[in-house]
Amino acid sequence: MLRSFRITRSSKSVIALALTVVVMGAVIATGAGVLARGTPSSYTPQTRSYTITAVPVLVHEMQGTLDYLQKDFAPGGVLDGKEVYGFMPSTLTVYQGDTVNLTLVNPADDPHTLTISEFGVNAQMPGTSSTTTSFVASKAGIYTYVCEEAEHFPYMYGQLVVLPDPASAQ
Ligand SMILES: [Cu+2]
Repeated sequence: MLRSFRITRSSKSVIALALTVVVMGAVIATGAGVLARGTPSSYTPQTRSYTITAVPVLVHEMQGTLDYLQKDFAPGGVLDGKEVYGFMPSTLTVYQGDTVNLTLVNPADDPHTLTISEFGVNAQMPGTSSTTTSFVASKAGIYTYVCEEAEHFPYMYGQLVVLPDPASAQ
């Protein structure tokens, strides 16, 4: 006849105590390992430099080569009172904390701005000029940089992607 092994109340307590000791030992060992390695090293912010050029996409001067633009720019046309310019490049990607140095080139006569309101940037780009501006990308997120000239809004814009400090993801 097979007799089942019975676990008594006192043997349950012994097993529970043994398990507790093993688990606590593992926790202590893990903690010691973390202390030995130290806290995760943080990201060292970089200085990143870019040149952004204002480029004409659909502007008055092109009406001679693209005949449909005459209708578009005419009163009531789809580009009435507007001109389409772009920033080149139109996307910048940096890490949080980076210093961003921008050289802003405007080869044409029309003035522009490069404005990133979240970082207090409102750089003027006079006609036929090369200017510089700098800021610290202090917070992560996706931001828009725009030209605030009414004639160029909403066409002239770009995107600044600020990635979070990689150390904060560990
Ligand atoms: Cu503009």
